[in-house]
Amino acid sequence: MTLDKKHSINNILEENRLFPPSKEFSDKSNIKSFEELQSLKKQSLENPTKFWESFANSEIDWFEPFQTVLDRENAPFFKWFKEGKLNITYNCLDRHIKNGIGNKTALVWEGEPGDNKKYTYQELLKEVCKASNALKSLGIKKGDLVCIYMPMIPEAMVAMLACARIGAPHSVVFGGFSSESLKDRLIDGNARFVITADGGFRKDKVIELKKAVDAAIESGANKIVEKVIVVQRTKKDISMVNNRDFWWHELLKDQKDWCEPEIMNSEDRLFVLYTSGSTGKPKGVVHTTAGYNLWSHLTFKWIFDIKDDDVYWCTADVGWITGHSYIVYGPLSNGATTLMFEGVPRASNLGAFWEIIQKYKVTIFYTAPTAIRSFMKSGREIPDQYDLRSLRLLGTVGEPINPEAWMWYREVIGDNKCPIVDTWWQTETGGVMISPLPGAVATKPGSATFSLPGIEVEVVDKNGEKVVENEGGYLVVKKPWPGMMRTIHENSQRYLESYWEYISFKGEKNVYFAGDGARIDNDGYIWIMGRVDDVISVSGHRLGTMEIESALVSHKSVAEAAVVGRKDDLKGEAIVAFVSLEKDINSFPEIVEELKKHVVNEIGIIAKPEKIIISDSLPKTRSGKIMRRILRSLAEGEKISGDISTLEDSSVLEKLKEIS
Ligand code: 6R9
Repeated sequence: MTLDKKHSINNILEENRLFPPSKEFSDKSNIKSFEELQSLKKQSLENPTKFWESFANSEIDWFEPFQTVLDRENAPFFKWFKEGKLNITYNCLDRHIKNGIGNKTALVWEGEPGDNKKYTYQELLKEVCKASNALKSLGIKKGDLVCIYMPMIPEAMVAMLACARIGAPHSVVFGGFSSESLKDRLIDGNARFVITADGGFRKDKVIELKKAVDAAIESGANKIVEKVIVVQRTKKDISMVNNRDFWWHELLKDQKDWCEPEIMNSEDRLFVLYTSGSTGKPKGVVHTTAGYNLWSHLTFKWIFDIKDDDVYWCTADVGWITGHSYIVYGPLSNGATTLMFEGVPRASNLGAFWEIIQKYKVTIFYTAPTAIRSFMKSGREIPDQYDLRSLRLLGTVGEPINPEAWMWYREVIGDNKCPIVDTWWQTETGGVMISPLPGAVATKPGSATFSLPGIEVEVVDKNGEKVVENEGGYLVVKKPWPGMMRTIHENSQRYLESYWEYISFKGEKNVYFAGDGARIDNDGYIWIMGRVDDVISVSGHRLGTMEIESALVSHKSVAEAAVVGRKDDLKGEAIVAFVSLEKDINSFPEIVEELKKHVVNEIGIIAKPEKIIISDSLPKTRSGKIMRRILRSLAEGEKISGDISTLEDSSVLEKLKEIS
């Protein structure tokens, strides 16, 4: 891992435009000024224990209070709010009913074909209780990991909350992953129960989820999975296995609409969520109850400056951390109205998002830079046809946003009046870490601005020394925070190595390395420069190059594969694979399509390589390591620079130059 040219400071343009929030916006905000924000930050740094203790007490309802704010004994396996007892669904549902907002809309849902539903807090609680009882009736109990593989329908949210209510940690697998990826996650998590649907609608097609579950079970998860619950969504024919598969609606039909929330310890597991790292195997990131509840709650409240009458919409999928924290737990814990949409903009309806904003008078809209870039491409004529005046705040997440897309978002969608919150965070951090607070911070297009109160970040070099202003380096977090991951499922060694031991700090221990490069400018603004490890971001989805390489070499014709990212105007990065074939296989054109299909089958559509370059051999060092730096330059169409003297056979390079 190096901070190579791709991430070097020279590539980042100087951006000096400054957009302070309007006085009107600030006056109505929870945190009204930069000074107020600074004072909160100061408190958090001077006395972190007091800071976290007071928010944990004021924002979370406890069944039993905690005694210890932070237990560092086994650091970096930190424990937060140790003795406390709570249930996150009590904080997301019951307490709002007690506080008199049971009739407020909790969830607004719109299906891709245009069907829709609304749930009040009262209705959502009833549905969650029924589902909780249904899960119990199948023998699911506290501590059992339940896999959720669902389209974006209300039952996905209900299923997550039902698991949390009975203390069964969930492991949501994004519905776009293939049966192979699902199988790996079922096996790694030892998930005996799966909640899925007959299918879902996406881009006018039916995604056959139950079929993928069947295939995952048949191809290896049969020893693990005992029961499958199936929501009826598409009503297409599927096969149901006796005593293994159960219809959701039949199971729920006669269940009582009250289920006592399980009393959970602060550090009981709430969920496992898989994400890509720089090795071939996805990591099961573990989050626990209290710390995650507090951090998703607090960040949502601060960043989206939530008000009683807001209609908030995050366009992520619940299969990703953004969906967990900012469609489900953060908004519900705050008693907000959260909108969920099954579809995505598609050729037959390019204005789908704007139609929803207009229809439901959405006030806060949170989406990904890749989506914004695709809207830009199809032109402002499309959003201009809709009434977007309800919007008051915009957000982005998932990848760096280029200033051009930021400006377009501000002008065309935000009518030059909505502040934009560019939020940096990760599956591992549980909630946002770096973001402007909309009423307090003047934004610069493309900068995530400053770390939140309680979060201390720094940009350092490989030895852990702080770099000077404007110099690129590694982004680290210097103090633990409640929403942090606790470990990697069944792999605590990998937890230590990936996040805590990568950079050798002098004297200081327990500094979290995020895997991103960043720089801090003269005004203290943070600019995220992208991943510095072998993780690429395609349309904001994290993919390990090794994962794609393993998928490629699992094909019988492939001898060797190396995958790199290439800059892409729309997707951020696109996947380019260099492949050498087994000796007896001739390079025929069909193989390229076959290999692309193979990767889709092995991982999912998000991992489909844009380009596959077949070559007799790959450039290697004398010690046999593939020189990815060279492949990256080839993929970008750049001149090969830097030292190539370690290359074992320079003729490989000449040949590759001809065909790339
Ligand atoms: C929330 C989420 C995490 C990685 C992260 C970074 C990139 C996320 C960003 C951003 C620049 C932002 N990332 N937000 N880069 N600016 N505002 O996306 O989690 O899927 O785990 O990805 O995404 O590289 O390390 P996750």
